[in-house]
Amino acid sequence: MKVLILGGTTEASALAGALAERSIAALFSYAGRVAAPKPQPLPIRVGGFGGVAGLIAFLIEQRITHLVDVTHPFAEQMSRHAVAAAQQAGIRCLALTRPPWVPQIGDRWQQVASVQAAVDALAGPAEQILLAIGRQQLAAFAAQPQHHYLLRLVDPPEVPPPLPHHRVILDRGPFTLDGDLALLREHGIERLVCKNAGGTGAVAKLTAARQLGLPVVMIERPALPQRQEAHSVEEVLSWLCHASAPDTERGV
Ligand code: 3Y8
Ligand code: NAP
Repeated sequence: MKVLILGGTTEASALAGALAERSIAALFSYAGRVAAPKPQPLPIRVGGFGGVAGLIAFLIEQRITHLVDVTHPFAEQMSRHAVAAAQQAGIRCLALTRPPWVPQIGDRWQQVASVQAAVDALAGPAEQILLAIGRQQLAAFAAQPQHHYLLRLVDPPEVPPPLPHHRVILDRGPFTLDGDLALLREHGIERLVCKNAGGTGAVAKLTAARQLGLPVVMIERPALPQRQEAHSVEEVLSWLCHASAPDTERGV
């Protein structure tokens, strides 16, 4: 057995630890989005594969037997490529996902379907806004230049974002409630914009917003391809054991 983990989330790090503990042969893959991705207890490869064809070639050349997609719920293209490549290469594929966050009592969420819808939702007088969606989609918010944006990024932006009033803070999760409460208070944040990442790594800002009674523009997840899914590391481990059992003739 040789597993390829498509990583970049808290759950991917947890699965990597579980496979390393069991000395299961595995590779951990990052897209190369950030300068210094978190170290892993497995061999790491960094960078795109070169589309579906590139991923198929990689699976064959590395003799991968099981592909586990543990990318972020917004990493839509990678997830589509994983399903297509595994099917064409004839290897098993499983996604380890986490449920989306759901609004609790006291939440003031405005749920929107896309980044553009989030931009449209910010029409109105200038506010102090925490934009916690990372670096890749900041330019869209230039359509609402009146706001004072606090940008939480992993790395400094290569070019200053086209936002006349913005401040950058560099931080990577997992985040804490105390830290996010202090952040929102210190910067007088009046509204948050974020993606429905789910999981535990970035939920603190929502708990802090609820405690401070702040509104949240919540960008809901894109639709992902039909695929087999697991919701815990234990489920993946038992899938790996069962999925690697030799195909036995089914009795009739
Ligand atoms: C490179 C690899 C771990 C994994 C930690 C999780 C938790 C913190 C929540 C906020 C929201 C955001 C962003 C975020 C979260 C975890 C997890 C998660 C959100 C790292 C990582 C990589 C990335 C890529 C990066 C994106 C950006 C998104 C920042 C590692 C730290 C905003 C998404 O500068 C850039 O280009 C950054 C790009 C994709 C979204 C974007 O569009 O900008 N993640 N994040 C992965 C790779 O190269 O393959 O170093 O750990 C991983 C984590 N990010 O094990 O502890 O599991 O969700 N990451 C979002 O959810 O909104 C931060 O600030 O509140
Ligand atoms: P994406 O838009 O779905 O993928 C774009 C391209 O990036 C893919 O087609 C692939 O390139 C490459 N890629 C993505 N993930 C990869 C991985 N783990 N290993 C190797 N190549 C990968 O992806 P994204 O949204 O930019 O996310 C990139 C990475 O950041 C992923 O690891 C994801 O888990 C992590 N992340 C993303 C978010 C987010 O908000 N999107 C949040 C937290 C973490 P090729 O086509 O060349 O193969």
